[in-house]
Amino acid sequence: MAALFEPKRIIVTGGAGFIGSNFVHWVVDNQPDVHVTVLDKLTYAGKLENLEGIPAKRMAFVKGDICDAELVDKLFADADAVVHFAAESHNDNSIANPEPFLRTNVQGTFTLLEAARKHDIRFHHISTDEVYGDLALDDPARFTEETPYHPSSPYSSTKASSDLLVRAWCRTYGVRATISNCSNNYGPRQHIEKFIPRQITNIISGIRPKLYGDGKNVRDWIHTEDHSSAVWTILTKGEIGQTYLIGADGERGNIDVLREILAQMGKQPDDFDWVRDRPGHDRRYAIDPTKLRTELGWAPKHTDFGEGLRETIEWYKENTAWWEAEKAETEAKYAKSGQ
Ligand code: NAD
Ligand code: TDX
Repeated sequence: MAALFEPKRIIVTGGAGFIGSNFVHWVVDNQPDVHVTVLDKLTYAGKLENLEGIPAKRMAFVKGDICDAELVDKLFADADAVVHFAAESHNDNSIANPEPFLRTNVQGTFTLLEAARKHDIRFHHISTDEVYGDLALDDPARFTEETPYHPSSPYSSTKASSDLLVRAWCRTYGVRATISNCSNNYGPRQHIEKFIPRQITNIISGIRPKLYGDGKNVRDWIHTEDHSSAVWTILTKGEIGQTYLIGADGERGNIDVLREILAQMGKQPDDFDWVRDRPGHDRRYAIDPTKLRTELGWAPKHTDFGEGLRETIEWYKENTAWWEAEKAETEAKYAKSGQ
């Protein structure tokens, strides 16, 4: 394990989105000496209200684009580290319109790396297991840090590109960088375009849930709070130049997740619609988190998926004002592609 890195002023890009905002709350709650500056463009996926309740002395919010080199330069001059979550994050959107993914995920990461190089600040890059492509349902293997990159979608190929830029800036220019590739997150404040919140909010709204293809695709679920603690562990204890996979042994078939949601919400197992499959749909993701667990001593807390799902369902029931205004538009977009 590397010497402990103890940042006092961190920048969190994409801190008004789902995972970024959960990370900011986690840092504020668990690291009393750390000040956070959130840089977020507030796209359709970002909401300032995701950061409500955080004392002004603990956090500053800057509305801006990670592609804005002048703004990024100014912010990086006054920070010890950046944790880079900002991205276009939804596969289905990347299939309909890939251009913003190239811009934010590739050009944006490049812009941040150049500023990190200039100001010599620590860089932690948030990425996804999707860079590794997919596994067959009957394959006993899981992804490791050595698995070759093989992305399938416009989204995952731009995330893979950004990972490669980080590696190059680390090796060539000595940027003090680490990368984490995490599996599918769930929890509060996830946009309702994503699988779990889409089905929960469909049921609350009286719309039938929608399952792609044959429903057998497998995702490896982790609670977003466990992602936050893992990222903090890597930022403070991780070795420069290393990649760490984050996962919590949460493999589940989509149809099984949907049936668990239906059961918890008082519906019958077949109260859903089969819809058109996603083009290029990855079959299975699975993370082997051995390196993070053994080298850095991290462990997840939310090991009961049913319980985590129950809390997540409650959150969407109690916070209808957070998502209701976007529901019709999100479903209209899906209806256009037959999903
Ligand atoms: P999200 O879509 O909920 O949030 C993205 C945030 O980034 C939003 O607040 C948005 O306003 C902001 N943003 C987008 N473009 C920007 C730009 N050009 N400049 C500044 N801010 C911008 O995404 P998420 O699900 O919270 O994902 C966060 C990160 O985690 C992404 O890098 C994603 O690839 C990665 N990741 C996500 C998952 C998952 O299950 N959701 C799993 C592994 C990794
Ligand atoms: O309505 C749906 N029905 C359905 O069957 C939706 C929205 C999805 N699905 C399927 C597709 C996937 O197999 O559910 C699975 C999960 O879908 P998404 O929530 O769109 O997530 P995924 O494509 O797996 O990607 C997510 O995890 C990795 C995040 O969105 C990415 O940002 C992250 O990198």
